[in-house]
Order: sequence, then C-alpha cells, then structure tokens
Amino acid sequence: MPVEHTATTTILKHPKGSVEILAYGATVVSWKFKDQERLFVSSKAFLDGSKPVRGGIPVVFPCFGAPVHPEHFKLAQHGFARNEIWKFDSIVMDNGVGVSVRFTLDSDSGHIKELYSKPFKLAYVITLAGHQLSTDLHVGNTSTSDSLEFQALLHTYIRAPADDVCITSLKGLSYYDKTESTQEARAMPKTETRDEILVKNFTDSVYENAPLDYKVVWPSGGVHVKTKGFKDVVIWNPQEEGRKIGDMEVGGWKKYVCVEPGYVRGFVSLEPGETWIGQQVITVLESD
Ligand code: TA6
Repeated sequence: MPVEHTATTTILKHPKGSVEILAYGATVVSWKFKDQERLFVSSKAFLDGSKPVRGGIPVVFPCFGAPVHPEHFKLAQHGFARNEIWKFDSIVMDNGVGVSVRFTLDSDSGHIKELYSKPFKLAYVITLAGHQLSTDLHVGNTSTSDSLEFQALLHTYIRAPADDVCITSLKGLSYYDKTESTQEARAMPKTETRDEILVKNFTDSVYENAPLDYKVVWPSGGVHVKTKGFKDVVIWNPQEEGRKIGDMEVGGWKKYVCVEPGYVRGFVSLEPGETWIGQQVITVLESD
C-alpha cells in the first residue's frame, strides 16, 4: 500500500523512497530516498505529542519566533501549528509519478480557540515523487469580515555534515543576525557579502526577499531547495550552543543544517475568503 495510515502516523511509499508524517504538527519526521534518511531528527526528540519535534519539518504558523503581533501575544514561540493534532484529510495523488496526502487544521481544532481568535483553515499537502519531497502550505482566511495577518515557515532540518555544508545563493541580500547579543544589533540589517554560506560557527540568520532557490551541498551530496510564496529564508545551526537545547542529542548540530523557507519579515495579510500558498520542493542532487 503506498499510503499507510493510523491515528498517529502516515507513511507514504514509492519505489525509491518513503516519507513518515505524524498527525502531531503534521510533522514530516522521515524522508528516505535510495534507503538513505534525508532529514535529521534528534534521538532525544519527543515523538509522543508532548513537545514540538526536534527535527524533520515542523510547520511554523502563525508567528515566527517570539510573538510580536498583538493578535499572537498568547502564543508560544513559532505558534501552534507544530504542536496541534492535524486531521488526515485525503490521498491527493497515488500513481506512478508520486504519492501525495493532505492534512488540515482549522481554528476550531484542539485548543486553538483558547489562544487565538482569528478564523482560518490550513491545508498541508505532502508529496513524495522520485527524488523529490514537496510540502505545500495553504492558509485560508475563513472570516467574512476581517483580514488575517500571519507568518509561516517550514523549519526544515536537512541531514548533512554541518561543518562541510555550503549554501548558495544569498550574496547581496539583507539579513538579520539572531546570534548578536543585543536586541539593537539583532534588529539591525546586515548585507550578505559571502558567495557561499558555511555553518561551522553558530548561525541564525533571517534573509529577507530571498531568491526562492537554494543549493545546499557537501562533498558527498546535496539538495536543491525551491520555494514559492515563502519570500524569506532562515539558515540555522546552533553548533555548541546546541548543548543548551534539552531535546537535542549531543553532537546533533553536526548532523544537519536548517534551511527554512518562510514569510517571517512582516506579515502576510489575507483578505476575507482569500488563500495564500507557500511551497517548498527539496530535490536530491544527481551526484548523491
Ligand atoms: O528558525 C531558527 C530558530 O528560530 C532559532 O532562533 C532557534 O532557536 C530555532 O528556531 C529553534 O527553535 P525551537 O523553538 O524549535 O527551539
């Protein structure tokens, strides 16, 4: 069966690979291609729905980082989408090209109403096709009168030897360096001067108005990340700072780089009845 589904887990299978998705957060926790795992999940991650997963692809919505918008003040860092139970909605595609499923989450789900008053509907479509994983987030404003302001991001942990990773092409972009020690310095835009971004040192950079197309390569492999709708991208690796993260395995920071397409500088503003789509397509590079 190309789609195996239980109350907690959905597995997509295709001749060259597989994907595992938890109902909790609709978090993709595994993507295998040619029997090799392509995402990183910490061995100390909680996979029982008690805490957002440290790894895979957590969905960030409706705020990125600590909330700054008045409508988000009751929310935790990175919002609630990554720690609510999503509904398995349907199998969208199941053929020789690929296999695809849709999950949904809306303002009536779980505990959302206690924290957040705006009506919305999220649909998340996950597609496995050959050497490609696509994740599409659809945000619908179901209000008939009010606009919906939100941020969204896919917090993708790409399995890679962090000290040998090189990311392109971000040169010339404005970015905000969250490793700076003061609030003033973190709020001050810098201009990227490097042709290739390395993450050998603690890196937490928010690039705005990015090119929607990134190569993440290392000596034995790499991936191509293409996006739509997500105008910004965050590059994160904590290096030794990772020791302060309770659910990060020791040395885990050497095994991944987060390349996170998002709309996180400013807010998407959706009129009543409108839908916004953010898409990420990750392709294993041919040499791998
Ligand atoms: O996206 C990068 C980031 O916002 C970092 O600042 C970092 O702390 C990280 O996400 C992890 O956040 P989390 O809430 O999952 O511990």
